[in-house]
Amino acid sequence: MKKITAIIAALLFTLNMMASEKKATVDLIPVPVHCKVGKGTFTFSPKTEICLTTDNPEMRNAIAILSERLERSAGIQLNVTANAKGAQVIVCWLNPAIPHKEGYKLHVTPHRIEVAAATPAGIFYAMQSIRQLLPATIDKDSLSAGVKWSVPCVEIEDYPRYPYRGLMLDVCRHFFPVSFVKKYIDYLAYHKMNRFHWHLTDDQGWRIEIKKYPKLTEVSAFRDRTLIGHYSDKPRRWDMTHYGGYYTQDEIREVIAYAQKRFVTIIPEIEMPGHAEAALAAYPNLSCSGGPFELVGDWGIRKDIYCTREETFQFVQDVLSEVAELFPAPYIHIGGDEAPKLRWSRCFACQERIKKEGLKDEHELQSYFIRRMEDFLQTKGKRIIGWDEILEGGLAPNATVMSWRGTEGGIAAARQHHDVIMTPLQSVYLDHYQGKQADEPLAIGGFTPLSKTYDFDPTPASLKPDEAAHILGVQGNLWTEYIATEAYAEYMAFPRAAAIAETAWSPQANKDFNAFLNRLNLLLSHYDAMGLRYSRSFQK
Ligand code: TNX
Repeated sequence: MKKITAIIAALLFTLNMMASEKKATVDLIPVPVHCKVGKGTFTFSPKTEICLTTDNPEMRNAIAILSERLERSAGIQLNVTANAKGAQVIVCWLNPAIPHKEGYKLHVTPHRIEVAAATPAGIFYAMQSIRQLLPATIDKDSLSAGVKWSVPCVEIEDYPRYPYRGLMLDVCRHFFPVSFVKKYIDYLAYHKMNRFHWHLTDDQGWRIEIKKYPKLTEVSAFRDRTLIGHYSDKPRRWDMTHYGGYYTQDEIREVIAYAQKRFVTIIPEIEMPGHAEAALAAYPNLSCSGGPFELVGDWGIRKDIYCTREETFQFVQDVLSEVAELFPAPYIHIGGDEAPKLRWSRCFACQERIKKEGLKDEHELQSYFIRRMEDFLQTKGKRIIGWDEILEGGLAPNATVMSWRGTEGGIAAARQHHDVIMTPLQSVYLDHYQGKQADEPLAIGGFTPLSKTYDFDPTPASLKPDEAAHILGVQGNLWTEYIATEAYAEYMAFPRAAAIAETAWSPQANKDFNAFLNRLNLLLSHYDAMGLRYSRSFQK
């Protein structure tokens, strides 16, 4: 008898423990603004219906990914209905009274999920939350048997801290095919990010078809050698394989449509006046010296940049016209970084331009260059974004600044009431080492472990409220000098990109690195199901 009592006591104790361990919150990344866990679960079945109170193509996009996941992994086809009468139903409401454009409210009860948002984007983010709350095998591309497709009952109110939540991919130093670009966009959207910055031109390769200048893809998209090992290795070693690639305009349109379905806006970047040697190799008349140039296969800053003669402006305007026509985004990134002024200082035409325009020096000449681009793009209904060097010699009147050398450029721009996107290399450069150098594959340098990325706050405390309002958001940059494969790109980007996503979306008050690490376990199990090859260096 005593024995049985002891067993019962132990059992009760365990049950009690289990109950008290029941979580007050769910493991979402980014962490929601408000979240209350209820009792029970909602279980998906072939009878589950999804009701769209407004049925249009954007609402269909908002639910498409969750529907596709359920179909592929669970074999459940969600039936779309116009009324909410079903016994097991998800109801999606558009409610313009909800103040946050991309926010959503999600209320899960055992037989009904209510989703409300001001826009289809908000509905889309609610669907991503449901996806994260489902068993991780929802993210597998094959059917899983014997899984109970349940989400916990929960009440969530959620909206982003910033309107700009981005990741950049450099496809110039190493080229990534359309299939990978789409995957990268999938990952972005999964983390509730909404801007994909596509770095399309650089010294080592031009990656976008421009109809008027066919040599940009015939010549500028391919190089004959690529550095092996680190830039600073001596002696240097080369891989002599012919290397390159580019996207046709049809492929670009396909990627844009793909991104739109995931509520992601693509910001194309066409670099000028520096990082342009690939273009100069095809069209040496656009340089100060006349060339000849070949495509480089090593990294760093090149002396030869676009000349400021009229024929160069004609060229870049022609290029930008095609880019503006292709991409629906209101912004085009025109680069502006790392343009040494040596060639301009020795170029007759550039010196004449300085005199004629009454400029002080070559920095003002760069500023003149960028302003002309801003004026030109305005005629196409577009605004410019530039790296923080565009502050030097004076900002173009409506330019948005991407602050990369730290936050100082961003602070200076915000004080001048210009919009800012924070991408400081010290915190959010995804090409930097994330663990001890000796334990990691070769990278460019730096040391930016997950905790450091996570701890970054994009809004500097030194800004006054009206200045701080100009901080549009934050972006992680994946430069690919040392990233030649898709697997390594994923390893470098994740899970640091998840930390950036939380910084971009969640209120600062909800952020806590240890809590993030706890929630990360669930996210990583979804990554495993997706086949995303992330890094575990943060555990070392
Ligand atoms: C600086 S960030 C660059 C890139 C390099 C990167 C490597 C920026 C505007 N310019 O050209 O790829 O550092 O981390």
